[in-house]
Amino acid sequence: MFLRIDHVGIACHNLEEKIEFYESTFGLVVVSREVNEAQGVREAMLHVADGEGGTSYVQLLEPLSPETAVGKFLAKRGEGVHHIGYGVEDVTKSMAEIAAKGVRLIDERPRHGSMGASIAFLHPKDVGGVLTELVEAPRA
Ligand code: V0V
Ligand code: CO
Repeated sequence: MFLRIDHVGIACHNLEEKIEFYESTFGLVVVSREVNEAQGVREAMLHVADGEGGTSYVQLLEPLSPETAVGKFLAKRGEGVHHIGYGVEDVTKSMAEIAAKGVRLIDERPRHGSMGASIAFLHPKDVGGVLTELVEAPRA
């Protein structure tokens, strides 16, 4: 079902500081910056590598307010890995297959994600404590 690790989402307090760290330490390059009001984040995608299954990124996430998903996470756990995003061919189809196995979907329908992707989250409590995101990249 999974084509690649599309991105690892990392929660941080200060997006600009973390971008600077990833650029200067690892030489990563920012390929997209967006504010996603519905998800409550200001985020940046940094290119890691291109593979057969598509491109992998690091997603740096700063909350728009303390009441958002990432804001609550930072207050409870501090900065660190927030979620894993897996690339899939067809997000709606994957959601149905995964739900049929008893894993709770946070989203009933796909939502708008970074760089024009369609995304959906699976509940971390049903995935061994890992917030998991399905990512269908836009067709080239
Ligand atoms: C919360 N929990 C987590 C977690 N966030 N566990 C693992 N990883 C995380 N990131 C645990 C938390 O410790 C609690 O466990 C329990 O879930 C309930 O958490 P809560 O603090 O009470 O918060 P809730 O229930 O209000 O919300 C948790 C969920 C929420 C996961 C439902 O964060 C959510 O809907 N997330 C999906 C949307 C999202 O994260 N968007 C931001 C990224 P205990 O203490 O009860 O054991 S946007 C993005 O990635 C985009 C746009 C993109 O890629 O394109
Ligand atoms: Co994400």
